[in-house]
Amino acid sequence: MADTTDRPSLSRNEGIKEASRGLRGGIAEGLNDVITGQLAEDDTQLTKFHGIYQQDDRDIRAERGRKKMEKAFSFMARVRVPGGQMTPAQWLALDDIAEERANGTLRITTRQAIQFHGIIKSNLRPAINSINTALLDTLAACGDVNRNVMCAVNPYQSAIHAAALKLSQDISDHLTPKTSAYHEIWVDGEKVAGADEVVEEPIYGRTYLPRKFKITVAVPPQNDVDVYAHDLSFVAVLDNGVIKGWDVLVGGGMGMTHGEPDTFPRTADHLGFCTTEQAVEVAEKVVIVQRDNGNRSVRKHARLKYTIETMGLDLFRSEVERHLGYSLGAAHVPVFAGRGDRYGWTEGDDGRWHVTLFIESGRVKDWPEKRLQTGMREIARMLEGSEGVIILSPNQNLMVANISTAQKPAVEALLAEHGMATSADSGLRRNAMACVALPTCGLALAESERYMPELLTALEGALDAAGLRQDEIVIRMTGCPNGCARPYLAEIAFVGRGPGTYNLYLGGSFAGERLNKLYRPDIGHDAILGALGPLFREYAEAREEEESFGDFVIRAGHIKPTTAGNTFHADITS
Ligand code: SRM
Ligand code: SF4
Repeated sequence: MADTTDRPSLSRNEGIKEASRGLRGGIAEGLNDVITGQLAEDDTQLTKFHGIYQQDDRDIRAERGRKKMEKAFSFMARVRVPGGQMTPAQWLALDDIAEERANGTLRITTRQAIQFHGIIKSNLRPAINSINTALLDTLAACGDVNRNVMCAVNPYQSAIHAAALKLSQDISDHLTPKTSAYHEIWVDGEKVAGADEVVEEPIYGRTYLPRKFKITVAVPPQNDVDVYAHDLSFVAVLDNGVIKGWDVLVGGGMGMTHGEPDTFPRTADHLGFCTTEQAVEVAEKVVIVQRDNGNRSVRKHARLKYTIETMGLDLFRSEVERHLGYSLGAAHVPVFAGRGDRYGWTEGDDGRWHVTLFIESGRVKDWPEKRLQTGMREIARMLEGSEGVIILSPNQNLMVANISTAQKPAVEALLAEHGMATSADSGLRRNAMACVALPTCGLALAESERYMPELLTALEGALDAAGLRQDEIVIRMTGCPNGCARPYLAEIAFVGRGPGTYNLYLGGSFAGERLNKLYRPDIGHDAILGALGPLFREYAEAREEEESFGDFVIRAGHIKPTTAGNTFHADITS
């Protein structure tokens, strides 16, 4: 018998995956149990692979606890939208689902997907079924698999952007799990009883990946997809305006845990270069090397970034090349200019029009002063059946693209009628992102989406005092250190510590190549303004030409630069 004494034990999730019969578990049976609004605990781990999270309304959790009531359970469903592209008809279908089955709003995520919140158990199967009827799905939107593949936002901008979208969709198709459980449970409900056919996963195997996996495709000089934050990125390399191939970056990631310095955000490394024909295969082999070498004992250390820290980049590369059977080319280092969306109207070379709308924190709903949801519904109805496309941006905004000159005035009229903004009135707000956090996120320590607009208004006052209202500064907030709005790559970031308190990080680079560093721990609203007001004034007075805020705070000695993920927690001066 083999000696297993010094082999680390597998994490609980590995056992759940192994025993799941191809991600089925007891999900189907749990959905039919009307006594409770929740699913069995192990099944809530499996539903993630189906794009579904069990949550409860944290605003009323304590009150229900006092009344000895079950938590107010509901589900979040994440729709996978590779490259963020959908037709107006699909938008309308999702809008209907939000109204009929969820909390009435749509949430654009930081990865170009759509989330529904507040779906009660009895609505879950009908909601997922309707998403599939609209030719979209939630499969692999979460879970230990490749997630929604992100892509540079506008494929109509150039042939290069169109090729980037094609690559992102090809990778997405190739890495989508093959399990038939998803369709059995959510789409062909009647087959569920006794269905046991377990499809062999050719890439993932029986226990899938050690942890989630995230891929982007970028076209410089825009880094809108934040390539350095991802497990794997492909960055277009151009030669005389045509694509020569793709730089391959690996091992980026954001998540960490407060107080555990062996967890840290990390910027991706440059692995090499491949051709367009090789790119899907390269993605597969990177996934396979992570599948076989990722840490399956400690989930906090299971992401690719830690695999690369442990193996070293050279060994990791040689493993990828061994699986490929050829060597990757030499990497070029891309030069990025920024990450923000190109707000407002732009005209393509072909005379078609595209408009990017500002959607604060990605929440599409009707506010008193701006009726975003109704306006988008009207625009989608108007464009339905035409070549118009709706695109979700990696910055939680919306683009309505491929509009003809004849359609443009009608879109403009609908935008005006519904008070929909094509930009925000400060450079800070234009470059802001906030994660969902409370009341739905079970991991939130502090508010984010609900607090960020108020904080931005207060900071705009400080910017006005310094004459900086229109300066572009990247600012991000998350309700906990998991990093869902990619905060550690912002010039200014807030990460929740507890109710009303945040860690303030400074010094990320404008285009997203450099991590920031902790500047002030555990501060609330007034202390945030007290910390940033003087820095804004100093920046206005002492910055060099074209110097970004993130670069300035380092040059002026307020914060040390973070040069690698594993030094993120070092050199903290405050
Ligand atoms: Fe995230 C977990 C929301 C992008 C890192 N994320 C969660 C959960 C599902 C909480 C949970 O596990 O119970 C959040 C649900 C909140 C809610 O109520 O909706 C959540 N993450 C989000 C979204 C919706 C934030 C947003 O405001 O848009 C984003 C959905 C993206 C999508 O469409 O797929 C989202 N999450 C990210 C990103 C950014 C990215 O991928 O570009 C990150 C950092 C990048 C990375 O993965 O390293 C991110 N989320 C995490 C982590 C930490 C992972 C880690 O390696 O440590 C968790 C916690 C976990 O996995 O255990 C998490
Ligand atoms: Fe929730 Fe934390 Fe992600 Fe925000 S960063 S959505 S609080 S897990």
